[in-house]
Amino acid sequence: PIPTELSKLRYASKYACQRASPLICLNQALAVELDIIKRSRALEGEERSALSYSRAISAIKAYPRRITSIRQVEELSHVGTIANSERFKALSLFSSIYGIGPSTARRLYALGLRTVDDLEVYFGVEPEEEESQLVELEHHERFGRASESGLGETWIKIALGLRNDFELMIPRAEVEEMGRVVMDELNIVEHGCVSTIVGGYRRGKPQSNDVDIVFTHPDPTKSKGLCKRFVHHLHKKGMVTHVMHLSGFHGHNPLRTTHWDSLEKALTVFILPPSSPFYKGTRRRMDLIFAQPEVYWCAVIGWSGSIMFQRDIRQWAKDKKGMKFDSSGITRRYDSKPFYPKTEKEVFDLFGLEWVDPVWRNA
Ligand code: TTP
Ligand code: MN
Ligand code: MN
Ligand code: MN
Repeated sequence: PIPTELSKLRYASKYACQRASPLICLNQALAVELDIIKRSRALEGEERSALSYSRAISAIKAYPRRITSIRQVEELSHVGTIANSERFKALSLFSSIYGIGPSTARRLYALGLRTVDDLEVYFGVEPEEEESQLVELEHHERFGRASESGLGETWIKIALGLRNDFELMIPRAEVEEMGRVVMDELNIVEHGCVSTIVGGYRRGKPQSNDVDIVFTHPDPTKSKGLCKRFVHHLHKKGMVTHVMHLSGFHGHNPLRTTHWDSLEKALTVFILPPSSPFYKGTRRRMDLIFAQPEVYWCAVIGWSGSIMFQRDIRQWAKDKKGMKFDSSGITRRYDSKPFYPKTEKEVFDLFGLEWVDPVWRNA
């Protein structure tokens, strides 16, 4: 049931950020069916169409009554046909490898590749080496040209090699343990840091594909360059084996459903230390995001997602408030005046939005 404080939120609002969207909705089966079409459109590079489906799914997620004729919807749509096609299955499989996006998936399919074995041969995945050296990659997205194709061949090769670990979902308790361990280490490197575990975990997902954590330090001078220093520290402690540094770019294509901000971040491969009660030696994906203290809550909101929810906060801020919002901050459009909300609630207040708890942001 939708909590009473949210019942006044209009489920029919055009903006996802005004709607209450649970993780599992009343019409989940329908949402799941439509998601197949959405994924198919995205995999085919039909971004506009995929986005329309995303919007429809998102609207259904907030719809507070059960739609009774799902049968009919199933009959009408050719969802089954899509889901069973060789192309859809192969493109889905390819893009499930971290670092492979739709356009790379299509390119690989066009080359005649169909299975993960094919990918292994194509990318030349080698048996695992001794991981003593930190595998460090820099990614600089060309301005204005969103790298829809993903993160590059080296990363794909790494992700292929680690896919047996990466496909294991991370239970909440382990997410929390990873958060604790990382926070203890960060406070060795720079005392007084604060953090929030964001991503799907914060929206209540029982298990996650990766762990996303936003950090800051109340002293702005202390958080500068901290991301790299910290990753090197974690590597020395044997907890991080690979890292992709991303920083300082904006590659926002309005047609894309994803949006990278200009915060300093490290996409890492992480292993809990053997001393942890949760230690299984499983490699986990972990995203570390460093924000300056003034924009910490913007980063927390942006990285809490869902992608559709934060997309519509951006849209709302632009349409209704003449402001620009993303994970790296809020500015007034006409004079670029920045705003520095001191809490997450203040961000909602600033935009004149009702508070929506993170577990109701699964738009
Ligand atoms: P993800 O870690 O990709 O997704 P998730 O945490 O929602 O779910 P899971 O990890 O279990 O698959 O992204 C975390 C949040 O970061 C996402 O909800 C919104 C934000 N985000 C962006 O703002 N832009 C992006 O390009 C991506 C990938 C994520
Ligand atoms: Mn590059
Ligand atoms: Mn995540
Ligand atoms: Mn992530």
